[in-house]
Amino acid sequence: MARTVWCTSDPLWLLREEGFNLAREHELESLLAISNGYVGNRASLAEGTPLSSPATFAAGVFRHPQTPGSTPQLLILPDWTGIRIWIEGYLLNMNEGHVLEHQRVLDMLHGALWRTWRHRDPRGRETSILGYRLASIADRHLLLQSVTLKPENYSGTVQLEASIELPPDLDPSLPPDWKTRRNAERPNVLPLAFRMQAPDKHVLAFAVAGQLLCSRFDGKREVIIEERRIVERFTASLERGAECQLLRAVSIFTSRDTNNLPEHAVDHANSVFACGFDALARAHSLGWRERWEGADVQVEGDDELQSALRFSTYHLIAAANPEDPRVSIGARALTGEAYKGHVFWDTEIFMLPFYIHTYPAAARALLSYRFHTLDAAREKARSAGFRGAMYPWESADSGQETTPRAVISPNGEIIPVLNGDMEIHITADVAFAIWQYWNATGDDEFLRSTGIEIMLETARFWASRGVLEQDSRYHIRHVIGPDEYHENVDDNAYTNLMATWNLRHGAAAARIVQSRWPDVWGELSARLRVSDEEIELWLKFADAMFTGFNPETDIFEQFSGYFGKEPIDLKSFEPRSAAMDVILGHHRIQQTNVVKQADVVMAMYLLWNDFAAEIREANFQYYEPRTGHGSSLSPAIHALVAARLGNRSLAQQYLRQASEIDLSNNMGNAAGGVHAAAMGGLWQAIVFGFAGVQPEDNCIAIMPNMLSHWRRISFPFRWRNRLLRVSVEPGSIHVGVSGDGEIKLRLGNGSAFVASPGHDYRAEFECTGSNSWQHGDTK
Ligand code: IFM
Repeated sequence: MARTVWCTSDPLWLLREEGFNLAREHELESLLAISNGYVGNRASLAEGTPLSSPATFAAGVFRHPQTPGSTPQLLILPDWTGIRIWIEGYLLNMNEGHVLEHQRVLDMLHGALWRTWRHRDPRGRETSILGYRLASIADRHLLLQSVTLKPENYSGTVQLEASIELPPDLDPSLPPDWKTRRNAERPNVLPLAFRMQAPDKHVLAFAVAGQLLCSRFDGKREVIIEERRIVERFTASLERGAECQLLRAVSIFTSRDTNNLPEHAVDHANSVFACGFDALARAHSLGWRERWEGADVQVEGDDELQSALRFSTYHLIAAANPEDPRVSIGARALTGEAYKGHVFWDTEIFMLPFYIHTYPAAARALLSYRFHTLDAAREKARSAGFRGAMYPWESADSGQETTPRAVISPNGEIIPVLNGDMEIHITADVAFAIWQYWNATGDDEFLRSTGIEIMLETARFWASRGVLEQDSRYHIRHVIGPDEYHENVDDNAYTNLMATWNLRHGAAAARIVQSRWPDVWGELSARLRVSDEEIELWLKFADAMFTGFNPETDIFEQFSGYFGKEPIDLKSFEPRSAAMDVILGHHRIQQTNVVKQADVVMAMYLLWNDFAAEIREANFQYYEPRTGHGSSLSPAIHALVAARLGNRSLAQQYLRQASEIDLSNNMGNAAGGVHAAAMGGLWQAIVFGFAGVQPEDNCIAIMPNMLSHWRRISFPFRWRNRLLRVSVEPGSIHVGVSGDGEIKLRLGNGSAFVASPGHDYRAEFECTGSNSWQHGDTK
């Protein structure tokens, strides 16, 4: 029997896991997960292992436990992936007999997970199995699975049991309503459907169409309905060397999609199966190839980095759904339970640039989530005694604050979590992302209908959150910056700089809408009661903002009192296998100057052109040795800034660290899902750091900082309806432009020029090694 779909053989598109090590199972379940932004599935083995924790999640489907102190968490949906194989009554499993060959391969080019397994059972029968799984990007409600089985050295009776099983935490007192409905046109296909009431009024419907293909199928098919499982059992007599194949199409819908469950799911399963498994798999593969066409970053001369970049890009593509404007991406996307699926600044600041410049429709959908949750942000501001909108530090489906009130640390301490009240920089981060999207896409409709309201309400929040004090400076007290090791601090530099940005850009957005779309402004300013005087006040507070900048040293004090903290020599703790807060403890670390993650350095990066080169350099040099990288978000930003500053050895070191976060599990917690923000950070480090792309107001500047062993970096980059094909080699930059109309480019140390679609531009550049980013300074 022919293999229906093919896996690429190019190793740079494959993540391959050879053999079997039970201890790594949870981590691999995350790394090899499949997803299409609507539904995500961890890569548990189909027959299960003692440590498997199969999980399928649907974006936006959260349960809200009622136990005190608990917060919403992504609901684990029924497991649709279980397939058990019985050879003459013996259940094939990895624990008994002899594993002759075992390999799992994530085909990142086609977004599919393969498994090859050759097994000799205790009676000496050898069976080879090929498994295949995907979450369709062409039809997001569709999951496909197949298993091809071949008896290598025997003939006999084989049973395949394919199940859908309720996860342990779904309440059995709400039994699912199982149904089967024969498909008259395809008697070999039996759609099974069930509908179930899940917690929080969610209703889920699954429909499965299964089909067994083999040369001598003796027609035995049973459906077994148990309390927590529905099983389809196929029995076949197989000749030695003859293959049989089980194909399954699974449709999934939730009450977030439609009321008409499960009919919708059954009709969907029936109609997709009528297309044929191969055609469905091909449509999915094609969808992935198209996405890669617009997103693949190639680094010639560094295969390890190339693989890591593909791995990150794979998970970023898999995480987004441009069709749903009411969901965003959680810190671990749909690949694991860590952080319960909650959304942080990770999306806007770390992942969003990837979507803005490779798939703007996905970026727009993600930002729309913040619009749909704007009322909750207004309510959070109001109940805390402020005006405007205060976005939650962590959020789930409704946009309310979902940060837990306490956690247990790795060394057993119960630690109150203040971030929900104090890590307020997220409000400016959301506004910053809105502006980046608008500036990069020119999507005026988005600005008018969605973005402007967020820009105004966030600026308004900052104008009420701080206080113009007796020193005539505007202070923002009692906050937590990105450096979460220091809680309840005053005037965190990142927070205050981003708040300044938000106040100024809230005003700028207001002026743009006022002058370009007076009708829109008329309605909006009346509804929100925004006056010219209020906007003037925003600018006044921005001008008066206290930032902790010392003009003598060029250094920003990370927060008031930071310079007086106990100095810690981080080098003396190397090599270390735990984060510094675990080593020193939660209370002690607050007394020290150890910074958790890029904080002032983060501000230098995001607001690059607001600082003179010597300020960027001084702050990086000061904070880099004091930063413990206790967050996966930190290394990529350090790689990016080090690259722009021309510090190649540090840039390389941090790039490696960033690229290994999940692949080497160097934070030790990949079991909880992949680190989606670090993945977005890695993309930014290459594109904005090493390739040196910098989107400015009306121009794309490119000033590369290549590592010496790289021959070329190339990637597609979307900018205002144009597609730039950027290619950087040592000493030269090449940009091909296509799309609508002219744009401005500035390549290397040259001046800005107008570039026309259909043309290619080339420039030589001389990289001086240090401070190569000299242009664009405004101070
Ligand atoms: O958003 C991050 C934060 O910056 C550091 N702790 C983990 C969060 C989720 O990734």
